[in-house]
Amino acid sequence: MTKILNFLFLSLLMIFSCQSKESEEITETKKPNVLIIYLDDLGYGDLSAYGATEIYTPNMDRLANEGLKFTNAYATSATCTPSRYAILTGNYPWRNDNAKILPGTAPLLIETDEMTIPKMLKTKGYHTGVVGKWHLGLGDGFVDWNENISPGPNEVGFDYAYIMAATQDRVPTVYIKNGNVVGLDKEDPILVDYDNNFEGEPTGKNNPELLKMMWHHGHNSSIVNGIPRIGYMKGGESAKWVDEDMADHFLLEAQQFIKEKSRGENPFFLYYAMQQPHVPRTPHPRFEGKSGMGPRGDVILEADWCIGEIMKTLEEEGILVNTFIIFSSDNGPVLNDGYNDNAVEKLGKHKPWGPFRGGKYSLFEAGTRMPFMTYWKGTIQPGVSEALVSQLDLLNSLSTLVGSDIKTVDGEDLLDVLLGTSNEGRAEVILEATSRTALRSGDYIMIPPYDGPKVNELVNIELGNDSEYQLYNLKSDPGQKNNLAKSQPDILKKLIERFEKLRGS
Ligand code: NG6
Ligand code: CA
Repeated sequence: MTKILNFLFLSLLMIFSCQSKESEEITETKKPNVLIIYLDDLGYGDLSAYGATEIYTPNMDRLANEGLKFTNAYATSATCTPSRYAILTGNYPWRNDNAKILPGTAPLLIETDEMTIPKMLKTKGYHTGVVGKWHLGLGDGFVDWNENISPGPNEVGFDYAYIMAATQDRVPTVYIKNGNVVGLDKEDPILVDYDNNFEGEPTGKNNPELLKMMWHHGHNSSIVNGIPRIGYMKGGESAKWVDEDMADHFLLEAQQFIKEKSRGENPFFLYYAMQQPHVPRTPHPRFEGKSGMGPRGDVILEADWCIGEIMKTLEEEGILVNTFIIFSSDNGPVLNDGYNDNAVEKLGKHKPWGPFRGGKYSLFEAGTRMPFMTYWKGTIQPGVSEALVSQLDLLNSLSTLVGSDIKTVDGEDLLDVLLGTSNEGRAEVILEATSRTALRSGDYIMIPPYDGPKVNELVNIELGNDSEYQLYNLKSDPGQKNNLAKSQPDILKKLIERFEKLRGS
């Protein structure tokens, strides 16, 4: 019976592929929509589906419990810009010297002739959009924020882009739609400078009386909405965002994109880059106090709600069965990342880093081990996958999904793993944290010796630096307590050789 069905299916495929352009378009529309939901600084242990008991994230849990929950998935880096560069291009960020946390004035990091997920999908007829945090630079040197800003997301594959330039704590604090600042009054032009203040403008450092949120380290330049930021900005009053409305604002944009595109002929790709729980944490008043953990917990609940709303939109449009959803975060968690917002004081028993050591900025596991789920109603069977995967692999895997032969060097094609039909993940992956790298291979991780402090005291996170080699078996020792470098010299030697070969390639 199956053989007959297979034969019929293949015959139909052949008929379709031999026919005119019209029927090609019919097969095009059958490709699934692709939605990447990407959080900012959300930790492995921040979801109830990943073991959190002090916070409840039902909508993220739905993706985990009704989809595939990965327990060995990595961001490429322990900070934002390099991870975002890698997820979109499929290239290791340590190959690009500029893939570091960028100021709001940095030029576009992705080359306009570089392959990206949206570019690849466009070759197969996809409408592509990004909504949310960009942080991959804009322009090619100097940016005039009062003119069309280019190159940017539109030049690296996105048909539609509704973004913030860098981070919520960096100027300019405005939304940018397809290269144009939204709501800008040309009579009140925007000026941005990361080195010098504009004469007469208040700052977080000099004018604490104007602040509704106090800075702890950094974040003492221009004040916007009572929140001190990184960098100086003048003008653009009518265009400035309202921090507490940001989640609703991006959500609406994402929903509009989905609704509009799902009614068209072609499939869509949406990269929904949410800003939570990065600093400054500014929950909408609806979520204030709801977690009992202060603003960090509140914005996680807010993000969870937004994801629920997105799921409703997909359901209402009748496209949940035809949408492949990938959920993850760009780097590990941090509590005090520069503002006094009670994240430390109100944490209680919650462990944003889950069972792992370190956090954001760290070469230890919590820096890059991410919550990562794939969900595709009716196609992906619920389950847990222990396969080793990296966000690097999305480009090549999605490429196979849509029948493209575009592949990048560093990524692997793990489509079967992402769909749950195989457990054969990567054999190895290089991890990065602020330009330091380590090798995960099988169950082991090898961290070479690095100078520098063991702990970043400002954020209170262990960075992974040591004067000796470190080797851990992550299966038996996820918390990286027992350094096996001396007791397992053969494995150490093998991993060092492999690491040096990969880093040199
Ligand atoms: C750091 C900021 C931190 C955060 C980070 C970028 C200071 C002292 N710290 O430099 O608050 O903005 O950059 O975070 O300024 S990321 O998630 O976008 O990588
Ligand atoms: Ca981040």
